[in-house]
Amino acid sequence: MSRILSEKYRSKVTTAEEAAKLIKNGDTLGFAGFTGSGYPKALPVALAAQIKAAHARGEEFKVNVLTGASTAPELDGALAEAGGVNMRMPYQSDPYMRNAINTGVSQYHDVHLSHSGPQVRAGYWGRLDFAVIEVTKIKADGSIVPSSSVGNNNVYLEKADKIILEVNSWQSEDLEGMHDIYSMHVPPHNNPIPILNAGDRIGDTCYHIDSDKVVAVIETDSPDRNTPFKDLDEDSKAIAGHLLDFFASEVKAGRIPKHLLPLQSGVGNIANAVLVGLLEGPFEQFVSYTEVIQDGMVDLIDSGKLLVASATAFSLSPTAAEKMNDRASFYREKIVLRPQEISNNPEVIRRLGVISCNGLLEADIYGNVNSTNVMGTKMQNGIGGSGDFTRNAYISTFVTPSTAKNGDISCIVPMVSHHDHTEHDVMVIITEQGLADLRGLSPKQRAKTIIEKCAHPDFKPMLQDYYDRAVASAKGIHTPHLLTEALSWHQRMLDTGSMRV
Ligand code: 0RQ
Repeated sequence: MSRILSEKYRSKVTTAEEAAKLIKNGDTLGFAGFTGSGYPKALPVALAAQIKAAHARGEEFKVNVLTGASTAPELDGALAEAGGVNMRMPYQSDPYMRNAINTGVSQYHDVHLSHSGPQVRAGYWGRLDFAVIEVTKIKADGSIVPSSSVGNNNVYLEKADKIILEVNSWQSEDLEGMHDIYSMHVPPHNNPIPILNAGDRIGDTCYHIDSDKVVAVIETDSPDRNTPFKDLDEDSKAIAGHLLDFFASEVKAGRIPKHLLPLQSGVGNIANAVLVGLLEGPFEQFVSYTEVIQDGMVDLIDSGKLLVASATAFSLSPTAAEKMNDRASFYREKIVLRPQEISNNPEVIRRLGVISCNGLLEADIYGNVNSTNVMGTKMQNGIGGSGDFTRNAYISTFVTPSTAKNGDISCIVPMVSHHDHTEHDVMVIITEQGLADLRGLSPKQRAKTIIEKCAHPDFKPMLQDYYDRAVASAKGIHTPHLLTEALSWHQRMLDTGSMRV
């Protein structure tokens, strides 16, 4: 049965190919989509084909692609592979898109996720030609049930000149009621966001849009596509163990309650491993105020340990996504999906006292963190929401293996080659080697702690040697460095394929 119950919208049903013809070179498009969930699946593929055909005729054709966060092969992959992306914003993780960014085919603006929607609303991105939004259902009264991500959809629907909707019947109709759509305004017209508990609902379950702006409705039946998580290795288990021991000691010290504080868990395999660790750990009746619902969180809900989770999207493996679809009426009582300007909002994160946990590429001996640029220059994914949460968390933590690329790269370096999170924001760093609690420490105390607790044994003597010589050369200076040597590990990696001497 069709999911388009409003006659006004039924009359606009067309094919992806016809809808794509409306889009022109230079247009700016606000797409739905967040970590492989809720992204349009048909229109971008048809648009990519149209772009390829234009290029074959020798014509210019590129569009500006705004999303919630990363998407999937049918969106980022298809458009980047066609060489059709001029500017991309805010977060991506697709191999083709990453390559387009790192070869100069596409420009990339890597912005905090909580800033991305408000910046579009404020007009920093100029005119938004189209919103291309996947939805679950169009109800008889014209209200629209969101699908498996909200992201920046509310802003794109509000700001775009024209709207293209994809109604995906693969998404469970029981998702209705899971969403909480609450939009902010352009300053100075914002009020305090009235979320006092992670599970509070303050908005509407549906989008309400101007139907006159809708120029096409496309029907699809396609699954969300996320990469399955890697199997847990010993390092991930060790990292999760250190973090849980830390939680226990914080509870014992009376700094956090026994049911913890709302948890945020970042993207990636290690972050998911921490969630698995929580499943086996002693903590119960905790809540989550985070950005994405990963497999580990669904398991925690099933176990009864996680009472409620607030996020903006799912980031589920195919198996967990099927489970979500089968049991959405159960999960909608425990999960709230919000716009990313709310899920990642600094005001709410600070008020609730969130404990953040994110991955990193490298940290330096003083606690600065690089999450985005490999060897300081090559974009990996983007800052995503890690800055929103880290800067505003009650306790900010970072998790990483101590080495990467078969041990050739030390993830603890003398100086980070790119700064995403500064020493002022980073409170705890955890590797499989141990946990460095940096709260209340001076730079020199931090360096000693990070080298001792987090560095891999193969790199520890090198880091200690660097630090000792930096201290000796500087006579009591605040943050000792050997400036001509500080990035020499990265240069050695580029020259020889290893940071080892
Ligand atoms: O490479 O994929 O080729 O194997 O980076 O590393 O160890 O699998 O870790 O999946 O947790 O990702 C920082 C990228 C970590 C992620 C990052 C290589 C490594 C591997 C992935 P391969 P791992 P994870 C809010 C939170 C920013 C956004 C964020 C991230 C690949 O956590 O994108 O936090 N964070 N969002 O081999 C060169 C190094 C390296 C390195 C690891 N020092 N140099 N390569 N790698 N360290 C949620 C959202 O925003 C949606």
